[in-house]
Amino acid sequence: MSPSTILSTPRADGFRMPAEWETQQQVWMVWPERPDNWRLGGKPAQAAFCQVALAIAQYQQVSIGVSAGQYDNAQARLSHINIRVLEISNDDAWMRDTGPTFVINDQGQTRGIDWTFNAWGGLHSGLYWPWLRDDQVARKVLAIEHLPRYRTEGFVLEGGAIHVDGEGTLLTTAECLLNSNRNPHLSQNEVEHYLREYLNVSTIIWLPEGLYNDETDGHIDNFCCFVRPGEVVLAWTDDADDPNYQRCRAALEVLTQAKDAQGRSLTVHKMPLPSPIYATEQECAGVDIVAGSQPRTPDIRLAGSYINFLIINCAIIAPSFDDPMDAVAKKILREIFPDRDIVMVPGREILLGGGNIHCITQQQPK
Ligand code: KQY
Repeated sequence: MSPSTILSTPRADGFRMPAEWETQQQVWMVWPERPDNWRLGGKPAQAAFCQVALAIAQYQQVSIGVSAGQYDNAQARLSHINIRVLEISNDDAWMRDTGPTFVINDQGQTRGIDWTFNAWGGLHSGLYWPWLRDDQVARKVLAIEHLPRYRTEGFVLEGGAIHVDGEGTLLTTAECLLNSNRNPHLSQNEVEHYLREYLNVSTIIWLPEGLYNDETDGHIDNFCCFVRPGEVVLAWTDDADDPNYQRCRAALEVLTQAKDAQGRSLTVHKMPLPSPIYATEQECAGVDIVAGSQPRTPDIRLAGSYINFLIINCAIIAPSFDDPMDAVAKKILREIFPDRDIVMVPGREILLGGGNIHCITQQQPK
C-alpha cells in the first residue's frame, strides 16, 4: 500500500518536528552492504550496525530495512524481541538522510516528510549514482507505518542537515543547505520558507560551516545539536593547527549572539573532538573503487565527532573511537543528560563509511 500524499504543508496542518528528546516509538535503520562505501563488502560495518541496533533495542524498538539479498543474514544477526527486519531496497545505509522526518500534532498524530534526496550533491558532487532506491526509502517507511506523507518534490534536504528544539528553533549550516549542489534554484529566503513550512519553525540559526572534510558538506548532526531547549553542544578544538579551529569559533560566535524562537540566549557546551582519524591502507584496500563514488584513501582526514550521537527514550547512544577523549566525551554527555544512560558503541567502522550513529538512525516519535 502506498501512503497518502498530502499537498498542504505540516505548518498549515498544525504539525511540527519534535525535538529528539521527546518520546519515541521506535528507531529506523538500514543494513549496510554497498562495497564501494563499506570495506570488505560491508561485513565489519554490519557488525558495527548490529552493535548500534542491539544497544538501542535494550531500550526501545528498532526497525531495520535490508535488501532481499541480505535479508536472512540481517535477520539472523539481529534476532531480538525489539528488532524488526524488513525488506527495503536501498542504495546505502544512511536512514537519517533517506528516511522520513517525522512530524506530530497536539492530538498525537504522526505524519512524515519525504524530502527529495540527491546523494549529498547530485551528479555534480554527490557521493554515488544512482540514488533512486534511497529516494524511495522514506515513502516505503511511511507506507509500512500507514502514515500520511508530505513530499518536497525538487527540494533537496537530508535529515542530518537539520536539528530542532521542538519549540520553534532550527539549527543548520550554510555550507550544506545553501550549497549549490542541493537547491541552486533557491535563495536563502526561499530555503528558509521550506524549513518554516515543513518543520513548523520560526527561528533558523545558520552556522557558517560544519566539521572539516565532512563529505555531506557540513551536516549539522556531526557538529552541533540541541540537548534541551536553550542548550546546544558544539564540537570543539583548541588546536590552532586543526582546520576545525576556525570553524568551531565561527559557530560559537553565531551561537552566542543567537536568540532561539522563545527569545532565550543559548548555553553552549563544548565537546572536544577525538584526535584526527584516518583510514589505514588496509582499510582503504577493502573498499571497491568505482568511478563517481567517494574515494577512500588514507590521506583523507575523517570527520570523526562525538556529536554524532542519538538521543533515545532513556539513553544516549554515542560513538567511541578508541581514543583517550572517549572518557571525556562520556563524562560530558553524562553531565548534560543526567537522566539518561550513556551507552558508547565503537564508531570507527561507521566513520569509515562517512558518518556515524546519528546518521544511520532516524527516530519515529510516539
Ligand atoms: O552524515 C550523514 N548524515 C550521512 C553521511 C553519509 C555518508 C555517505 N558516504
